[in-house]
Amino acid sequence: MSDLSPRLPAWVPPGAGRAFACREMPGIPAPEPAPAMPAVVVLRPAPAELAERLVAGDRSALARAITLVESNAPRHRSDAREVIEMVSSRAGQARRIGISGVPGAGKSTFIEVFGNYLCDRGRRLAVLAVDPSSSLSGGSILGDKTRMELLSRRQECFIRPSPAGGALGGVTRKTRETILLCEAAGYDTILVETVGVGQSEIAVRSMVDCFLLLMIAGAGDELQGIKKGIIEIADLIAVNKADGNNRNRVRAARAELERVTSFLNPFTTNWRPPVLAVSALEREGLKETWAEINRFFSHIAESGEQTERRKHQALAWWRGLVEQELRSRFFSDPRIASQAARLETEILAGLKPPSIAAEEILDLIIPNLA
Ligand SMILES: Nc1nc2c(ncn2[C@@H]2O[C@H](COP(=O)(O)OP(=O)(O)OP(=O)(O)O)[C@@H](O)[C@H]2O)c(=O)[nH]1
Ligand SMILES: [Mg+2]
Repeated sequence: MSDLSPRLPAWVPPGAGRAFACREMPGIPAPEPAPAMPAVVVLRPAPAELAERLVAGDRSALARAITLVESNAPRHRSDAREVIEMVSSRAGQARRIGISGVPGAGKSTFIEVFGNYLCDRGRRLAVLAVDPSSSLSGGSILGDKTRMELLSRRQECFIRPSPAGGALGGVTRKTRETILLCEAAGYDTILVETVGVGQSEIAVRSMVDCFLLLMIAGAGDELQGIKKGIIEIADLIAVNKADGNNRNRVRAARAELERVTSFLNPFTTNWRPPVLAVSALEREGLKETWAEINRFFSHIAESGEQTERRKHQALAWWRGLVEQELRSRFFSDPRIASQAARLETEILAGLKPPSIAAEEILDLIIPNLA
């Protein structure tokens, strides 16, 4: 044991006796080194655990899996892929229904009341959105959660705002994968909402079985080109706001739309899209809408079109993904990047025809063996 009694310092003058006041105190023994703190680990469930919880109906596991799917980080992408692979055998059982309509048509209000109607009848509902514009505005359904107040509080319903993701391609990939996850989690009805103003309704059409178009009675403009394009892909049309003194206008719009649909080639074989009048505000026409949706699903089940459509959609999805991924991997390959810059300069200077330059750069990676 060390001597802990005070001593005179080494620098005191020789002969300094006890009168010298300075004393050197011995240090105290160093404490044992503290055990190293374990590194802070953020607990992220492994994909297998997440998949297990998800199929057991755990909503937070579903939300987390969707977040992985929506992430663009490579690690999340690989985790997401694992989860999807593990749960995909349980997907595919739901009715996938798209809902579109111009801004203000009443989509959110309709989904709130129709969603509640479906939940009351024992359906388990997932509401998703494809809205590329919302990456700027923050997500229309997100704001809508207040409009879908009752629905968002129901245990049988899962509402997910549209993924922020820039290009429509990215958003639709995420929504497609989200549909699979929701199905694996036991949701039997998937509503995919989109604004009917651009390409997004075509994208939604390619991921659902049934496409419901919500319209409003316009000033005789039902035949406008933009709307006609959307009418052509609809399986069901519902003219909303059939209430108060708007009823007559809705009646007229309905008659006009019925006339139009009788001329058009139906999107679904041997199915003429019915035109309904509904009022989301007064909760009218919900029963009729659901009856027509049921009739539609019986029709495509009997004709085999549901199966065929899904097969076709799966192939188109796969092909789209391959094309998208090829493009992005091609242009991010360092061998391509340097050559691309050179070829672009040559094209701009008129030294090389674009077709020759295209062959040249493609040959670097994928030689044309034909
Ligand atoms: N009178 C009447 N008004 C309705 C009805 N449904 C919706 N509205 C009103 O129409 C307006 C637009 O409704 P939303 O549900 O926000 O429409 P939306 O299609 O979701 O609109 P965006 O999200 O902007 O594309 C709101 O003021 C609603 O209260 C209805 O059945 N009757
Ligand atoms: Mg809305």
